Amino acid sequence: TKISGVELRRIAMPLVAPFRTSFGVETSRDVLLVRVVTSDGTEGWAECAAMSEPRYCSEYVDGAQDVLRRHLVPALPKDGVDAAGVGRALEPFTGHHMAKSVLETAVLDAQLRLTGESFAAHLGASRDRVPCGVSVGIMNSIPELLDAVEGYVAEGYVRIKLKIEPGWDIAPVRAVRERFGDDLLLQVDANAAYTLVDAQHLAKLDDFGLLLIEQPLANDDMVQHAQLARLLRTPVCLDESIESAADAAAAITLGACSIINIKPARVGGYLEARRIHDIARAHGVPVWCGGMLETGIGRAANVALAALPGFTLPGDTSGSHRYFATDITEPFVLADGHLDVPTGPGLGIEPLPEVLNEVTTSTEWIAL
Ligand code: OSB
Ligand code: MG
Repeated sequence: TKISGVELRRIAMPLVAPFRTSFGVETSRDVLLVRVVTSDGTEGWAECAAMSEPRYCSEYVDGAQDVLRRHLVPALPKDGVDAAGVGRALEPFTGHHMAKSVLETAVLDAQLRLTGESFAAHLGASRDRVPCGVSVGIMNSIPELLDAVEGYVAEGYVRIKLKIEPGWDIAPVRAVRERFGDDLLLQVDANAAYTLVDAQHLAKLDDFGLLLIEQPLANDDMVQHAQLARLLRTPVCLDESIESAADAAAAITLGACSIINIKPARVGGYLEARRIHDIARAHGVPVWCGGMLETGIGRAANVALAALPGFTLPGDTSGSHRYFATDITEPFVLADGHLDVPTGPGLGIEPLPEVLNEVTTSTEWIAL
């Protein structure tokens, strides 16, 4: 695939409701979209997961655009490249996984549109629809939380994830369990808000039959996560700590987690995400697909990945309307708690030009 140029496009996507986590509140998503154009006019799209501020991880959207413009796009081979070749070309640059991921994914989309293969088929999907969970932000009160969860359960979500932080943990979990019963698939995500000193406190969550506790400790606390995992009955799942297949292998060996949240952007792309899936599966470690409040472009690729056989837990792959009143693609709509895996070439979906133009705040073209 010969790339003639790359467009970096920023869009502003207001969220239907503020989304509060232990690291901050999001009211609108400032998204960087990448469009690669090949010499024969084929396009490939992808969405950068980086958020406005470096709170979830060290990347942020202006920084991602800068490193793409200055370093990553200029490093693409001029004589043609496929997605695996993008990975090799970007390997000399450290870090910047979200920036690398968006470029590799856009090239993969263009490549697959040329060969007519879908993302799901290319990655090795074994299902044509995936069960969906929903991530529920920290609320101002328990009644407000119960109303939100009730709405999601009524929409058919098969699993609820509650965001937690010190001061919003045991009580909301107890309230949701009491109201919705023991059969509700329930898990929590702390986004690194605790330390090992909190182990006895977090052990109180053991009474509530949670599927898992996600990223209780700091991003680089792999050893402490292994210690914590021995003190809890609730399975520990890692998100922020896993930035590569090597991290996944280390975490499994160390006993730092027994479940992994795979976000392709965090680990540098869908090819690395599949490697983590393969390693985890070989060790009997369940994985599930995380999310970064993506538009339909990012969602399409995540849903394809979530259809791989090792994704045995429902993902944070919610329907478009959980995030945005109007998505930039045809919306993903839940049916019986599932989303259909796109079947068309590449992502199998593209931005709707009118909507895209309306939400675009800037565009930048980089010729190769
Ligand atoms: O930790 O999983 C997380 C959103 C933004 C950043 C980090 C996380 C999340 C979510 C929501 O939990 C996932 C989604 O619905 O896209
Ligand atoms: Mg998380």
